[in-house]
Amino acid sequence: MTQLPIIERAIAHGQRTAIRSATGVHVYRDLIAASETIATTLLDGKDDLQEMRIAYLAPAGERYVGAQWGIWRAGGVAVPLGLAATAKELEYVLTDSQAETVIVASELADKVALMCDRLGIRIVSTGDRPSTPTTTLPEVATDRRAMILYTSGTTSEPKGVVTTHDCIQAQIESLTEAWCWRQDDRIPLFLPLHHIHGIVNIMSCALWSGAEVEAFPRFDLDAVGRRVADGAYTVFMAVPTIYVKLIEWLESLPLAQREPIVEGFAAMRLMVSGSAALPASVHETWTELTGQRLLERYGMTEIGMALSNPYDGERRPGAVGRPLPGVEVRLQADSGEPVADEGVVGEIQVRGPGVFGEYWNRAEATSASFTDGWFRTGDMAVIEAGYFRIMGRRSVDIIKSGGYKLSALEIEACLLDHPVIAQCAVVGVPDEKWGETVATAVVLTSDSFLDLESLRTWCEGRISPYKIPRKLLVVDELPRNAMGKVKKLAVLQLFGGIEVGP
Ligand code: MLC
Ligand code: AMP
Repeated sequence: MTQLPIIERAIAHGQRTAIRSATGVHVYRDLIAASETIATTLLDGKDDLQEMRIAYLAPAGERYVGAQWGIWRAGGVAVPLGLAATAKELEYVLTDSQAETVIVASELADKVALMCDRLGIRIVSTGDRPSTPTTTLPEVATDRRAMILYTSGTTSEPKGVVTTHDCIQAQIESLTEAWCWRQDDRIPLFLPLHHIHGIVNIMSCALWSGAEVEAFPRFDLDAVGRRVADGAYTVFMAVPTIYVKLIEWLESLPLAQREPIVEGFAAMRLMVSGSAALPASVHETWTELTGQRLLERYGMTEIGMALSNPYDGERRPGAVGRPLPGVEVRLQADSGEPVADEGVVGEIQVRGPGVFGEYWNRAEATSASFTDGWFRTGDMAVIEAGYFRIMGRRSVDIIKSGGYKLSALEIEACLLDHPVIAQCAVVGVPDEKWGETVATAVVLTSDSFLDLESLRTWCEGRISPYKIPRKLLVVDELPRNAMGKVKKLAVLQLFGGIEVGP
């Protein structure tokens, strides 16, 4: 029978090591067996899940892959859940995606058990054995829906980005070709697995190539640094904040401790940065420290990766290079005309087989995000000497912090539930380490008091830790325009974030 290409390839990789994690070393054959068990359990006698949404909550490692591939092999749509998500955020994803089942690693079951019970959602443990004997798994056509990733944006509620198997394969093939992925590659994985960077660029590209992934529960300088010094990796991918953290850390280490780690980095064949702007100074410092030229690339959940500095050739600090294989990129001016000249700013628009098909159950938002078949990213760029350079975003309500995309509107909606907050405005203040930090200006109800610490404590459990404001300003009134709309740029200025003209 015909298998999905990623499964077909994994079967061929057989006894090669696929994943190292806290639970041991797992070969490709183990992943095939685990996914078959999950698929059979999910099917429970049915022929095909017919694109039912199946959410899953598992740490990075073989149980995560077993769940994802098991869902795919049973004909379902995989909806990964964030490990740091609050109960409210998890419930939103489960209800918005209309998940039929949640697959959960046993140690995480408490996070979802009561909720699933209340919502009538079936729970399957990654360790469950099927009650029915192994059935023939369905043949799943590659143009069927495969995954929904939730992304924050210009609306207060996150939207589900739907990709098909073909779409994910196009994203993988573009990157494996451009960055020359090989069977003998080894890569660490410490980024969250509910976002495209960790899922596609790292995990899926590695497993597609027959390479080895070492999964960490989180980014831990000591643990990752030790393995780098062992020469454990050939490829490394991270967000800019991680490179800033690594530089601070390496510079703080005594020479004898620093040297083997630097040598480990220097020996890698490829180090990539993405998900947020890599400051040119960080790029240069990394080269001075390790001799490596970081490869910066640009992408987005809806399109996969679109632009990349070259594998062979000039990797220019502050630039994101040229379109990746199979990806068409154009810049569109505000007038609606394509930008023809270098140095003129326009919106990045993308077309190609890696671009998503739809936002889940949001036909209007889907059609609004395309123009003549091109996806409108909302990111602004120029072309300079042949390379794209990102100039900023169209919307001030999108914040990128530590590589996470956050919606100011979503955070504001949460803060407005606070008993003493009458009005609020959330902005992203430029920050050397985090790219942007979440900041809020608030107007309080009369005779009340609020400080940052108590606000942060109140936010815990309501929004994920990385969304919680790190700066607070109590003001008498928010700057508004004649229509009464909050002027976000003026709010940013209150935090000393930017210079705003007269
Ligand atoms: C945490 N801290 C922050 C912060 N997050 N401070 C300011 N701004 C933030 N955003 C603080 C904490 O409160 C804590 O302080 C200290 O920093 C360490 O926190 P931590 O949570 O332990 O940090 P760490 O685990 O090191 O996390 C940093 C990180 C993480 C960079 C590893 O943010 C991360 O995984 N980011 C990647 C997200 C991602 O994958 N994005 C890709 C999306 S896809 P204290 O005082 O308590 O010590 C995409 C498309 C594409 O973008 O192109 O790829
Ligand atoms: P996400 O929606 O989480 O997939 O984040 C995608 C967004 O990250 C893009 O729209 C950009 O704003 C930003 N981004 C990704 N890579 C880069 C980069 N190299 N430089 C600047 N911004 C980037």
